[in-house]
Amino acid sequence: MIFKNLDKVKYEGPSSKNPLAFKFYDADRVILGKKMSEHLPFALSWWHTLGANGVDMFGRGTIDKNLGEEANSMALAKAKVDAGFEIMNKLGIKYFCFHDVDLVPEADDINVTNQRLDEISDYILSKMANTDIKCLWGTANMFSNPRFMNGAGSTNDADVYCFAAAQVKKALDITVKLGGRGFVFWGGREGYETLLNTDVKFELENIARLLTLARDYGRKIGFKGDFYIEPKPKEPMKHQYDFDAATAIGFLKEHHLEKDFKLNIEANHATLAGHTFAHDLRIASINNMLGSIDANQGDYLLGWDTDEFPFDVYEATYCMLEVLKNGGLTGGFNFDAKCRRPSNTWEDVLEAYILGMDTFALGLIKASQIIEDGRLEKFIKDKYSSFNEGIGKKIVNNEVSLEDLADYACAKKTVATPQSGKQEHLESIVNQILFGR
Ligand code: XLS
Ligand code: CA
Ligand code: CA
Repeated sequence: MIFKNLDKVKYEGPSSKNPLAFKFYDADRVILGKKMSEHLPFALSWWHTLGANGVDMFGRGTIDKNLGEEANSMALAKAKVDAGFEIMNKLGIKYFCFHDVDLVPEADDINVTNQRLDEISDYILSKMANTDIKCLWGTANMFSNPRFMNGAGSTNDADVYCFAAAQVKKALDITVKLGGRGFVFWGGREGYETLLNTDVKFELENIARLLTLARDYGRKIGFKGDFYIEPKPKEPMKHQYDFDAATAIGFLKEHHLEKDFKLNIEANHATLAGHTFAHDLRIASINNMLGSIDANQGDYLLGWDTDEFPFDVYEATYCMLEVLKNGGLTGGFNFDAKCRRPSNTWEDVLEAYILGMDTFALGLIKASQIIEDGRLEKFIKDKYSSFNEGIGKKIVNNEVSLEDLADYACAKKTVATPQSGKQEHLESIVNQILFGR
């Protein structure tokens, strides 16, 4: 056990000074007719929480996460399960997410890795039996092993493509065995550095083939959940094919995968694509493809994927506005986030989760207040009201030709500028709601 003296992290309210208590996340509090815990199905990320040890490009790890076991052993794999369940139980987190190779050390022979995955998933199932903890999603890591240096679905090497397929098959088997809600494809190496050595059209078609084969296999073995693409514009590749929500949606529609696939939107990936987090959520949502969320944040001064625990309440509020408008998520909120390198104790990990959960609880509370207040929504509705009658109504009913519209304009001779966009007025309302009560 890691936290021997801690039973559960409890809600103590905004004035509590206890670092190991929630200030805003109150699981049973009802917001807009639903409990906070139902609005916010949080998930623990296996890789960052139980794996990441603070290593970066310039230095070794700063926290020992070997839990007293030998590195790369099955004993450590099991100890990680115990630690993961302890952390989830203590925080009241009901879901977890994993890559295949987060769960067990990868062997040279894929058959040995698969046996290890069978063993560890049996162990996880036995732990799940005494709890209400479930699997949010699984995925295959098709970016760490050197065989994927030229991509997985986009590789030039047919044998490597088969290894990618084998990993996806096994990761799907394990996800279904653990009752996962979803299955993620993050195309870390599905991209390229230079057109001088790349056939983009061929690579895109081969990726679509792999996704289609995965969809067909998943449905065959009884997977009822959503497949997700997780967009990201760059890193590790210079150009990644799933650049952002709009690009991924276009790709899925082109390959007739939009009924089985939704998107897993990560905050830090949206900002790397030059968008706000809320923008990518909105694009996914209006296409009925907002499935799940990687709830982290980046750093606007750094140009890479810093995967920080969410702290920014404005961002969380705008995110929750999108989620509430979407009617919730079929997936959940995965903390694809890690502590900063100098935060190198298990206690830091626990406090980081408390921060993330409290930040999203605040986001939910504030988003619900913005909705109840109604001024922002009314403003947007009124803004487009010229399309509710007259020529505007005919336009949206598709009753006019381009000539009709030109005749209308010419008859009017001139037109005034539209009504004010009132951005500052609206931002002031947001601040009033965030800080005025
Ligand atoms: C990396 C991604 C990755 C996915 C799952 O940038 O965020 O962790 O979420 O493969
Ligand atoms: Ca990330
Ligand atoms: Ca992610």
